[in-house]
Amino acid sequence: MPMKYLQVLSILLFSNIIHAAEIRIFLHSGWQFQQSNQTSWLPAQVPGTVHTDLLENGEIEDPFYRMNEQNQQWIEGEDWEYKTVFSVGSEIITKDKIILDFQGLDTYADVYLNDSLILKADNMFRSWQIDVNHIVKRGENELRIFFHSPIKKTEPLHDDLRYTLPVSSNDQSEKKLSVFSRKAPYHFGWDWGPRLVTSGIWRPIVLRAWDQAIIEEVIIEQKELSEKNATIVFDIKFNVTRPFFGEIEIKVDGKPAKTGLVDLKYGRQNSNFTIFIANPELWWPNGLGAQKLYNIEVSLKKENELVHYFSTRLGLRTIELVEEDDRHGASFYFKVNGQKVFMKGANYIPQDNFLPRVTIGKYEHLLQSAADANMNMIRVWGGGIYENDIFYDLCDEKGLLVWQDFMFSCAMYPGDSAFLENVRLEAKEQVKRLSSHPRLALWCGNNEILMKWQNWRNNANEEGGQIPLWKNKADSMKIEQSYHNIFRSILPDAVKTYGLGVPYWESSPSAKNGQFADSKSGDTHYWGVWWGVWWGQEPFEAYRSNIGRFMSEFGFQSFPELSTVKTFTTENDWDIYSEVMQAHQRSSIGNGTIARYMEQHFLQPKDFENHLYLSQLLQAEGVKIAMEAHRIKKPFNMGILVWQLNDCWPAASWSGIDYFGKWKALHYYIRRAFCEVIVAFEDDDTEVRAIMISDRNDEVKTSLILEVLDFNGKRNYKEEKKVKLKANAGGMVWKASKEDLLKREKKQDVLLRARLMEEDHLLAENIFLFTPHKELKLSDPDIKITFSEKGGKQLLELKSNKTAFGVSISADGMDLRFSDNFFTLIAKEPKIIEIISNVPIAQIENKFRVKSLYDSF
Ligand code: BMA
Repeated sequence: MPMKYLQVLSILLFSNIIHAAEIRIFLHSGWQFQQSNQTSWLPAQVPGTVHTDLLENGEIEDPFYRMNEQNQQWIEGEDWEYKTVFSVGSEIITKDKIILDFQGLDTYADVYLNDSLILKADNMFRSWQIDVNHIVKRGENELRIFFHSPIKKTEPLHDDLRYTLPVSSNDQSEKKLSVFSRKAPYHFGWDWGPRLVTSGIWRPIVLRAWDQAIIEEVIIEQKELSEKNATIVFDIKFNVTRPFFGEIEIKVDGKPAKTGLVDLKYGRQNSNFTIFIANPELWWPNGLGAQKLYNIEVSLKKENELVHYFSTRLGLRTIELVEEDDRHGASFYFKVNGQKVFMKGANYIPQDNFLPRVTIGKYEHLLQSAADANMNMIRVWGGGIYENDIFYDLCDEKGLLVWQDFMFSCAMYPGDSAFLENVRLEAKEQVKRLSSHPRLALWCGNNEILMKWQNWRNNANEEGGQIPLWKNKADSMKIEQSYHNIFRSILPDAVKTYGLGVPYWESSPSAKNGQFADSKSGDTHYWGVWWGVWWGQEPFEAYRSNIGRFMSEFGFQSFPELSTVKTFTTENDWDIYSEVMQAHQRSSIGNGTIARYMEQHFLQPKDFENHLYLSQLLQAEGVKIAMEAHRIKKPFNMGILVWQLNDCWPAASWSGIDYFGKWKALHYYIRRAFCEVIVAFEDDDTEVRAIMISDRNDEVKTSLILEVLDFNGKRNYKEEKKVKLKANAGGMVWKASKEDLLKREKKQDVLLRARLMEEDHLLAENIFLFTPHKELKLSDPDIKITFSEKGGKQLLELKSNKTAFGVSISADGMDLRFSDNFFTLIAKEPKIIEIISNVPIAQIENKFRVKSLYDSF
């Protein structure tokens, strides 16, 4: 990446901008690195990682290519050194304060400035600000960072512990060391990602120098919010080197909102200022209204001269997690601005194993894709990282609420005082950083630890076998005590003190009051489809009967499309059971499970490419059943978070969007299933029912049209009725017996279509099949595509002779998106699709490819 771009990236990573008389220099140039105790220094990128630096220098091959990951495991066991020289001129050396601000070091980093040890860092999730006035010198200064191997550093901690901490097999090593360091858990492997335990300077290092005073921190608390008024309190922390009398000025959207005097003494101190915003405009989640963000500027002045400056954005909204006892147990839903909101979203994992590679463009694309799919919530899952500010800023802009896990997942953690103190400081910093923005809906202590502890404390291993992990009950109690300390004391305390009213939830999933999950209250992970329950893997239909109050995880895997698979394979690897394809499948039951479910729904794919394609249709059809069933269950159920939104490398996984940002079939299906108003089908042996669900705040008036169509497009049955649905409601709007619908037709020759028309506009549509896809009597649909341009839009018209299922359009070698894809094309009914891309049409016109289920076997 060119240097210039990197600098812009790093500046933008951190959104709250503080400057003025303060000098800020990003120390990102001139870096070199080496394996410790060797003398061959090589150029390095900062921010960066050891792996990407080795790759850039040709020392290793692409870790994601074929099985390269396997012979790169040595890297985690080595120590690595980084160094650079930066020069300091008199404009800096004369300042009262000179600070080195390390915004992210991964993980065990000894930092030397001019050979003096200035920092021993041990937590990737904390930042460190070090005073260096006494060490920095005029002219050249050397900054050197020694990264200890996280393996070597934690092995003694593991070995010294008298008992074994239960850790899931996601940590892909025999000795499970991941829990001993505060480092992204997924670096050690996960069931969708490689094991690449990297080290490095993963966020910017900034040299900061200033005189007199700075605004070190601004906590903005919304004290009151009504139609007429918002009362906002600014808690401003100053860091002062020369006492002075000055003035604070606060502006909202460029207009002065407050001025006040400050009498600043030496050292750190806080002052509070209250402002009022009349007739405030609210911030709403995606789909419910606009995302008003006020521009806030805070200036510290002395005799009218600017001393320091801070700016951020403020969104006004109230949020509440409602847990009311009811006849089932207790509710679990969010109220935003007093309104009950059904949450629709997905679980987010980090976008790369090498985090500094994630560009702003990637953040923008992924979160826009989430918003485009009608999502209003993203769960930042607990095995990854607390994301960069740009991630949360984009969530603010796009109306995406954030369910924020703390970074603890699928394991029990140590409980010694050094570890707990490290966690306490991490929680304080992250809760302060992330809470005062509209997107933050919930802090959640951990992912699946409480649930797993239920098994583990009975001395069972992950698979339920009786492998004793502890010699005695006392050890087990110690483990439980450290769980208690972290998730029932340290983390909730941090949220209570610094979380500005954002609710805390102990573990996902769990029931009310920190009880083991039970689907009657709290949130639910349902994995009977895919992972199975003790009697085996359940069919997709089981999604209909396994619904809790808030479905925070469920999902099914698929492969990425061939163009993505090509990036890590040679043609010889094109078999799902080849060693390379297996290496890019980290679920212990992966490719076999996809194949098994596929057999139930589709005919045997004719080749590798069609296996990939069918896996995507399979995943999408399965998850569709779940999403619709969950929405039908509203208001018993009030949320859906699909596992998982995205990928960290090109591989088979549960994602709807692959590593390169390409939408799989699932993401198109999610977009349809998450529309404001949908019509869905339910059936039993004799009857089919249409159910309408609306998340709208006002009544919906529609015409519902039901048709039975054969695959030549001939209509055998039609019914049309007016349907009214109250605000935020759902219910059955039509039913018929299968016998009446089919009459003389065979069930494998027809489909049932429901369309909801709001005046002339198609509001929602759905298709019901009377048999599994594999039994449909299909013939060659002969799909024709015509391209046209209208009103600045690039359009494709698709038309076929016979009805086609799973119609997928792509353009060879091009990364395009379409307004719709993976749909049913009814014979002789033209369908218009918009191409969403900046690629000039001349480059793609002859490259469109269209395929459907018929072509796959
Ligand atoms: C859930 C997650 C992850 C995992 C996924 C798929 O339980 O929390 O730990 O990747 O299942 O197995």
